[in-house]
This record gives sequence, C-alpha cells and structure tokens, in this order.
Amino acid sequence: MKKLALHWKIIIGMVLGIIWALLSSTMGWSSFTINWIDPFGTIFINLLKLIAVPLVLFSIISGVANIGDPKSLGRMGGKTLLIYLITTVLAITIGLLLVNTFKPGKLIDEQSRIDNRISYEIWASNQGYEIKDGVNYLQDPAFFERAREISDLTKNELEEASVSDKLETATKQKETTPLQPLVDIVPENFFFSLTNNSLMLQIIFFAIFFGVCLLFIPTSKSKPVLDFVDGTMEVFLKMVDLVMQAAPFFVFALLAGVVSKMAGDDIGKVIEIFKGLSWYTLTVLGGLLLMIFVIYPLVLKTFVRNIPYKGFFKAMSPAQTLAFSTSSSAATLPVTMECVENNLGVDKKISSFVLPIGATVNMDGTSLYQAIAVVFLAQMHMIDLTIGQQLIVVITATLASIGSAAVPSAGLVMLIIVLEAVGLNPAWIAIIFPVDRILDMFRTVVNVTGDATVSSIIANGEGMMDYQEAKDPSDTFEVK
Ligand code: DAS
Repeated sequence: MKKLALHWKIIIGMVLGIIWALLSSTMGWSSFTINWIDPFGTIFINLLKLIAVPLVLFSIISGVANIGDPKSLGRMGGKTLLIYLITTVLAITIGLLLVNTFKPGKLIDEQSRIDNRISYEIWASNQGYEIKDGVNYLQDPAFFERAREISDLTKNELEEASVSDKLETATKQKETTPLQPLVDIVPENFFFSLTNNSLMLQIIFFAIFFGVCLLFIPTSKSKPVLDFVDGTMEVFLKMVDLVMQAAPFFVFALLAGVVSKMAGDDIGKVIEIFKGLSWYTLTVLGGLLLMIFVIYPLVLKTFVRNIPYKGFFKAMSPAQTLAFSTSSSAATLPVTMECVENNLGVDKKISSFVLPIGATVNMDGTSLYQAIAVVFLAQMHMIDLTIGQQLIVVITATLASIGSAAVPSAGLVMLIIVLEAVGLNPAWIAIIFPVDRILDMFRTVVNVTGDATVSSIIANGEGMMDYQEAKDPSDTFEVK
C-alpha cells in the first residue's frame, strides 16, 4: 500500500485520540487516560519546547548571516526587512481585530469556560504566575465549589487552607501521575527554563546581534562559525522531523489527554470544545483568505500598479499550490523564486536576495494565526487579555514568526513562546492541534504570497521588474 503521507497519519492519530477521549468519558476511563496516556502528550509538548529555543537561535543566526556581504545588508536589506516587518505587523493587527470582534473563544458555554478558568488558575498558581487580568475566580465561593469538584479535593481541605496552598494542594494532586518520572526525563529546555517569559525576546535579540556581527568579521574567521551554525540548524530541523514522525502517536496521547481533562466524564463538554474549535478555524481561515485575496492585491495595486489582480494569482499559483500541499515555505522556495522571476518579471538580483530571507523571517500567515490562537485560547479560559498583553502578543508573534523555521508545524511550535509571553499555559496548543495541520497549509500559502508581494514591491522600487502578462497557461511555470 502506498506509504501514507505523514499529515494523514497525524490526522488519523488525532481522530483516534478524540474517539478514545469520547469513549473514556462515557466509560468512566478518564482518570486512566489522564494517568497513563496523557503523560505522553506532555512529553511531546516538552520535546517541542526543547527544540523551539535552539531552533530559533540557529535559524535566525543562519538567516541573518547568510545574507552575505554587509553591503547588501545596507539600503536594500534595510528596506526589505522594514517592509517584511510592516506586512507582519499588519497581519497580526488583522488577526487581533478578527479575534476580538468575533470572540470565537466566548462562543462555548459558560460552565466550560468557568471550568477552564479554574484549571488555568490552578496551573498559574503552580507556576507562580500572578493572574494578569486582576480577577481571581478562586476567591469567589461559586467558583470554589467547581474548584473542589475539578481538583477532587474534599471541601474541608479546601476550606481550611488559605487560597495559595489550597491551589498548591489542588495542583499537586492534579500534576503527579504514575508516569511523572518518565515525563521528567524529557527536559523542557537544556539552556534556559522557558518559564522566564521574556526568554524568547532575549534569544532573538542575541541571535540577530550575533548574526549581524558575523557579517562584519573576516570571512576566514566567520566561515567555520557559519558552517557550525548551519550544521547545527540542520540537526535541530532533523529533530523537528523525527519528533513529527512520531507525532501520530504523540498526537493521539495529546488529544486523548486534553479532551479527557477538559471534558472529564461529561461528554457534553467535548461537543463544546469542538464548537469553539470550529469558530476558531473559521476566524483564522477568514484572516488568511483576507490576506491572500484582499490585502496583498491591495498592497500590490498601491505600490506595483501594472500587475492585474488575476495576473498575480496566475503567476503565483504553482508556488501557492506547492506551499498548500507541502506546508513548507522552505520546500516551496525554489518554485517561489521561479514564479517571481519568470512570471512576475522580478530581476534575479532582487529575488535571490529577498525570497530566501522572506522564507526564513517573513511569515505573515503564521503571525496572523498566532495572534488569533493566543486570544482565542485566553477567551476559552475566561481570560480577557489587557491591551498591554495584546501588544506583547504583537511583539512576540512578530518575533516568533521571525524565529519560526520554514517547515511544517513550525508556527505551532513557536506558539508555545507567545503563550508563555502572556503567562498562558503552553500545553493549550493541544486544544488547537486538531485543526493545526489544515491551517498550516493555508498559512504557508500566505507566507509565500507575502514574500512574493514584498519582492515585487522592492524590485519595482529599484526599477528591476518587467512584468509581462503570461500569454497562455503554458507560459506559467509548471510544477514538475
Ligand atoms: N509551515 C510553516 C511554513 O513553512 C508555517 C507555519 O508553520 O506556521 O511557512
């Protein structure tokens, strides 16, 4: 039988995980699932966190240092990075506008959101985070009742202790499962503890600083360093690849665990989760399609007048199709370059500089998705992120999308960083995992379309673009 593509195996793993969770919530196996299956989901999250930090470090150093000679970093490089930054922040702003307008996370029933909020407060107190939005539901007797049910503590235990060690007890009871020693083998990180929220910002600053300085030392000195960086990055990309190979099993455990934990023995809650997920998916898809069919054409119309609406899509469709099916900007890069050079008429001197950087640091689709995902997950847990926190989302989503490698599911891995930055639980990526694969296809198309749009603007600005409408379809580069 033809080898099943990985993303279908992941989808099968997810479906089986959900079926198991439904089964265990009707058969009362939830505690077995939480104690014996869920820990493998935690191991998966820890593995992704373990890879995320060094992957950001080496992928940014490599992306910046491979710009080549510092001169090219000058005017055109500065212009390129500036326009990439503008389109990324624009994408995030659109994402935040959509998720704060449609509030997909608030469309699930009140009781589920209250339960989610209580489990968040128990988790947050265990991490030593103070609750950012100033409301502490566990002080409210009504919530208290729920906390007792959720943390299956006896009433007098909760009554006696003060709130903080109440939460302590609650969490201790919740967190340790028989497989905890196994979970503890997989470190969250070998460099730093990710609980330091601003960690990622510091890493990205360091990586850019290191990469730029690498450009300014003599090649004889920088070459071995760059070889080491590129080689190490390959190692971490291989780690992502291996972990994703095992993803079908991990995803099964993750979904079974998360759905069981959120649903408990109440099957109705599972329906609520999927109601929330479908609204979330529609919000992200709406944003991504808006970028492809409205925003980029508008930007092109403003800055590159001579490309007709249909002409742009005819020119870019081979690259967009490949981006959709591979979910990888890196794999699509060669075709993106062909389409931009042959069909949009962008001079090779521009495309060979602007597109490789774009594939690494410009991920408008990913940043839009990360902004929506964080606010959606907060809404689902009855957390209203303050404007200040949403600005932190803008900054970290920008940096996380710069740090995301151009490989499948990279945006999901970096979402952990954005969640951490606003004091939310990174394990929540499991809640949106079921739809992540499909969304990854669309956001990669946005990433690639964004790179093509910016390279057209740069080329047009430099007078190095000669667009000719493709006479007939055969002129368009066919994906071999
Ligand atoms: N799949 C990534 C890319 O190649 C995007 C993402 O994971 O968000 O662009």
